[in-house]
Amino acid sequence: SAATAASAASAASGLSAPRAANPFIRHMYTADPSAHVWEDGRLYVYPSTDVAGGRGYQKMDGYHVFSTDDMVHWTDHGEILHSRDVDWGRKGGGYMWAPDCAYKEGTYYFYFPHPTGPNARDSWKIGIATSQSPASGFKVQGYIEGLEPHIDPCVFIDEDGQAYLYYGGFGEPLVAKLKANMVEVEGPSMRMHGLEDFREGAFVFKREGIYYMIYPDNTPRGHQMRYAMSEHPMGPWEHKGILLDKTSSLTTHGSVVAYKGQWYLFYHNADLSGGKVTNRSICFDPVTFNADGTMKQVVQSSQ
Ligand code: FUB
Repeated sequence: SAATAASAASAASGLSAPRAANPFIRHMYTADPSAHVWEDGRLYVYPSTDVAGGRGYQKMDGYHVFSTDDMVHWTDHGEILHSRDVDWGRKGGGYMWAPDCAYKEGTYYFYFPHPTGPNARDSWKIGIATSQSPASGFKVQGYIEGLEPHIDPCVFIDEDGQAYLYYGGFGEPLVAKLKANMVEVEGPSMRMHGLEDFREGAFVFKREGIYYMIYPDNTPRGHQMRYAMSEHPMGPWEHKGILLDKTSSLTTHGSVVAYKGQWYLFYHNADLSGGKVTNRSICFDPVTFNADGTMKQVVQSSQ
């Protein structure tokens, strides 16, 4: 039963509280989970969708949102956005890659990478859809002007209200300050320094006044998740090591969030598809910090 699986997963991960077993979404393939706790007290996960049947990353489409209030029971809120809703997108759709969501003053901003042309590498944009609800009603607003053609947005809003857009793949870690309207940037993007072997998929969070970035590296046959720390939101970063060993998937990509007193890493593997690297599934496991703020390597409780 779900309850037995939940208590077995809790024991395996050293948590006393019940939690869902990994992968925790099993009725569809999902990847690149970005987790946030919003004002209604629920934890929401914004992943990308892998298309079943072993088709490639170029077919990825149709974002769903998932939420929980107990880490055991997860609600699928259904599809919030599809490439057919993106009038500036490439012909043929697909290519709806790793997204993120931010909340400011009553509006949810959903950021998603999507190309405008047939050559995805040269034409990536960071699209924006907005809604007054966290998991429905999103309307595409266009894309952020003035960025480099790159993937994998992450938006972090600091305690002073300044929002930062981290993005970049193909080995280039980029950051730009967002204007107060959350849909425009202030000036050109900067390349960040100190991130050893950066590949893609940056996610930034803050804990006790310190900024943390987690990111996938370039290890062949199974990227590892590394992390870095900084006293400043735009770096320079100090590389700290491996947060998550390679999984059963080639790629790795995730987020870190605190919920009800526990920190978690969300990530994906390919356990559910028996190792098909384009049929991935989202997972989570607890994260613990050392006294000096460094992070202990996460133990994968996936089967
Ligand atoms: O899921 C599609 C792409 O693969 C993402 O944008 C990357 O981070 C990698 O996970």
